[in-house]
Amino acid sequence: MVLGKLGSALHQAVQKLLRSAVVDEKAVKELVKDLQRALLQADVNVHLVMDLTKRIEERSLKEAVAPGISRREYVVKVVYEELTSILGQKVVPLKFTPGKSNIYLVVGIQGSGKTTNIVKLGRLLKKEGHSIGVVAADTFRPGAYDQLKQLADRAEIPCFGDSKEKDSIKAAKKGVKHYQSQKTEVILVDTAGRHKDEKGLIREMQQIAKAIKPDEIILVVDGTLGQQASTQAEAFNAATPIGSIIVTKLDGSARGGGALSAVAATGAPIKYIGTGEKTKDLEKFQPTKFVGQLLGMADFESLLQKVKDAEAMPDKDLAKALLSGKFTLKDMMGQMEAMGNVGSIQKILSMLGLGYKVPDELKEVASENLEKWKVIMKSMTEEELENPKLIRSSRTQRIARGSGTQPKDVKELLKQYQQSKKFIKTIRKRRGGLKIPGMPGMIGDQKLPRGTR
Ligand SMILES: Nc1nc2c(ncn2[C@@H]2O[C@H](COP(=O)(O)OP(=O)(O)OP(=O)(O)O)[C@@H](O)[C@H]2O)c(=O)[nH]1
Ligand SMILES: [Mg+2]
Repeated sequence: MVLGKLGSALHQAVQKLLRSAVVDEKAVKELVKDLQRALLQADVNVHLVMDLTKRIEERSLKEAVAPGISRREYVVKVVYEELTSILGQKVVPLKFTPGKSNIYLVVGIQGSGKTTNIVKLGRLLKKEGHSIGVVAADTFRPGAYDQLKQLADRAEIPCFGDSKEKDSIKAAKKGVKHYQSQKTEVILVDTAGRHKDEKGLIREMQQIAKAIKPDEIILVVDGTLGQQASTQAEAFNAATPIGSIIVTKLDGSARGGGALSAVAATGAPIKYIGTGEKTKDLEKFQPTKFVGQLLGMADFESLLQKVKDAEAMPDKDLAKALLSGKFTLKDMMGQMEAMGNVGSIQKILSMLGLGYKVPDELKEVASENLEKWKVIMKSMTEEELENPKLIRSSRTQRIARGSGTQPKDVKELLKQYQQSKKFIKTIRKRRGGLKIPGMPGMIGDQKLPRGTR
């Protein structure tokens, strides 16, 4: 299990909160303490831990919770979001241009896992349908070529190298040229790692890079280093921009959490993680998915979805307006502004448990005209906004003049309003009144995923 120890400590902390009788300041403080302990034990940088847990505490206690979800569910979401944020939000794919030979120079200090992970990556990319070739340019360590060749053979990936070549730059160039002539799509160049002599290593990396002009330099970092891993990431990145990082040996390492978070903090994109010695043990790194797995809750996804749905709820005033059957121009605009366009009526309906489809013409007209309509409505009086029926010919002229639009624009807005209103009315009739989740007295206790109460 990847980061098994950290995962189970985080899982336990969250479970404890979910089981507590009330989620008050004391319970959140307890959670924060448990999280701190778990993260520090995984060698996550102490400042990072303090910042992170402070944010979790503040957000958990201060932020308003949308109707329909409990504070405890909200706290779990906050923990999830904040943990994800220290691992970097975005998933950055490997730079790859179809139709040409993409050259990847793989670097890193001795024993970090370059050779093994080149073959792992080759295997992954081969599975994605690309042609692969690996190049042995580690002329420093005896037996390096044989190791790469053996692993590559087993994965049925072509390997180019010459065990007699002593010049790494020449070896790299020859290999790249060989695969380019064959139009191989992915060329992975294995280089030497040296202990302690980081400067010499970086110099060699720069020389090889100059000679073969890689599309991306991939740095392989040993995850067992914990937060020290970031020093390497920084040193290499300062010498030449690192396009991708592979953090290896996260299986069973107690300090893997520290390595991942520290490397992410340098801004370097972690694109893959090594999770074992076998050739299949390489995963694309996706922070959101990773944290979900780390927290290890079977129904985690459904809980997050529930919070998301609740937060996307239309605001209470609009819900009330719909409930009462009173739906003014102001309501319509407020709703459009809050949610972007009339397509959101669809969202409201599905949240009300009504599967009606909003007619397409309603959606399109609205999003196109939103800005214009806002201006038009500014030229209307309060009275008109509350009661659009008052707007007849002369008022239409006045509103159009005042807003610098045409009377037909005003008419179109009114038509849209009438359509929306009619639509809502039909539904109300069919259902005999609307129910709004989260509105007092309107709906029974909603079923929560197991283990979340
Ligand atoms: N447990 C575990 N071991 C790994 C992982 N990746 C690599 N290793 C092991 O780490 C050791 C070193 O891996 P190599 O691929 O030879 O490392 P290298 O960076 O090429 O080393 P040099 O060529 O000497 O610089 C090997 O025993 C690998 O099996 C991983 O994700 N998990
Ligand atoms: Mg090697």
